[in-house]
Formats: sequence, structure tokens, C-alpha cells
Amino acid sequence: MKKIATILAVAALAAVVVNPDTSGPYTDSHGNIYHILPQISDFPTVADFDAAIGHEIFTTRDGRKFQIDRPLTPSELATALANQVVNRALQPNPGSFNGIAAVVTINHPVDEEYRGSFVNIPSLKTYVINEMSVADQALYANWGINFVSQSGQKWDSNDNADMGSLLDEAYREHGLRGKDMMVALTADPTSGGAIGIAYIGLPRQLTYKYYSLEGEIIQHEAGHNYTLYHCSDSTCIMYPYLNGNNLGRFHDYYDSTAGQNHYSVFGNQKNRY
Ligand SMILES: [Ca+2]
Ligand SMILES: [Ca+2]
Ligand SMILES: [Ca+2]
Ligand SMILES: [Zn+2]
Ligand SMILES: [Zn+2]
Repeated sequence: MKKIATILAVAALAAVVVNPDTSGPYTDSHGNIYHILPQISDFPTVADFDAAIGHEIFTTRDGRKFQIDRPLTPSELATALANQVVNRALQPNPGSFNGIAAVVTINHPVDEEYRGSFVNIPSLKTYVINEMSVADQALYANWGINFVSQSGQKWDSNDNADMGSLLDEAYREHGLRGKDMMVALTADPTSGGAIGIAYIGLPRQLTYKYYSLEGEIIQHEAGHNYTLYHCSDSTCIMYPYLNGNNLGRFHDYYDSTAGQNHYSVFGNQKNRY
């Protein structure tokens, strides 16, 4: 009996040994297990990646769910940047906001690489506050959700971690700090494979330094924070990748890919945080 107990104890110990640089292994909706998250370079074409991964829901070893928000191809990026100025000016869509605002206070852990892309902290603050105003403009107009950046910290991000682990690290080391939501910012060079990540239905997200598109990415991640999944509508901000025309747009019909009407789900979830 003693020998069996020892073997069981060893087995139990092996089960809890995890790689600190990843929040995986990750499980997809088919039960497939990933020790490293899939990237575009794992597939013959970007279209193949989108077909296999664009709408997939992954679960971390701690049971948190997310989808992969992939980087843009060079031509997609050019389109997104070319359309950005116009679309930022055009948002938001007219909405049904009844005048009662839900203030959602935000804490920002900002990693060393992100900080390093600014000449000083005041210019960083100005940039982040502007991107947050881009991110919540349509949310405010439609549902009265007002993101208010209230605090930030210097975060030292693990240079070897994957995106889920980076999000977890920011939350573990800084977290909400008494605010309603964490919007962490990173420019870590080794985190690859995504331009943002948010856990579905939890008030925490991580957005990457990605040209000047953080406002668009933060809005998409906020959709995930408010329980939205990726849809099949390329004009919607919850499409699996940014197309540059979709800032402020949440589709308002039932989509079987997402299993949601984004507009009505957001309306139902507007007081979530
Ligand atoms: Ca705001
Ligand atoms: Ca750290
Ligand atoms: Ca780092
Ligand atoms: Zn997404
Ligand atoms: Zn949508």
C-alpha cells in the first residue's frame, strides 16, 4: 500500500508542475490541447488560419476563455491605417443611450517595452487617454458606458511569456487596484501571435502596441470583456481581425457564428462592470 501511495503522490506532483511562461496548456472547443498557441505561420495561408482559428474559443488551464486576435497582413494593415482617421471621426453609430452613464474606472499596468516607445510618461499618459476615448466612444453613445482611466503602474513583463500568461502576469502583479477593469498595455517582443487578448466576461484585457491601432483593439477586447464572441460580419468590430472600417460598429442581428446579436448583448451587459 505504501508503494502505491508514493506513486500516486508522484503522479499528483507531476500534474501540478506547469510552465510559468504560459497559461496553457490550452484546450479548444473540440478538446484539442495546445501547449503553444497557434499562429498564422503554422498554416499555409492566412485564410487557412482564419478558417481554423478565427472563431475558435480557447480555454486556459485555469478555465478562462478567450479567442485569438491575430495580427494583420501588410495589405490589411495598410487598409486599416488608411481608413483609421476617417473612421475615428465617424464613430459612433447613433444609439439608444438613455442618458444614464455607467462609469467604468480603469487601471493600466504598462510594461517596460510599451513605456520605452514614448519619450516620457506625460506623453504616454496623453496617448493612452486618447486611445481609451476612441475605444469607448461608441460604447458611451449606444449604452452609456464611460471608460475613465484612473491609475497606471510600471509593469515589468516576462519577456518569454505567451499572451495568456502576460495577461495573467499583469493581473497578478497589478490587477484592478480598486478600479472596475484592467486594461494592460504591452509591447513585449516575444509574445507574438496576437495583437490583444481579453478573457470572455472578465474585466481584464491586454492590448499590444500595434502601430496606432490601440483604440480599435481596446474596443474589440472590451467586446470580449462584455461577453461578445467573434462573428462573421466583416463590418463589425468583433470580426476576428480588424479591417479598419469597423470601429464603433457592433452588428445588430443574430449571427450564428457568434451565437449572438452583438448590439443587444452589449445592451444587456452594459452594467456588467
Ligand atoms: Ca471615457
Ligand atoms: Ca513581472
Ligand atoms: Ca517584457
Ligand atoms: Zn477577439
Ligand atoms: Zn459582430
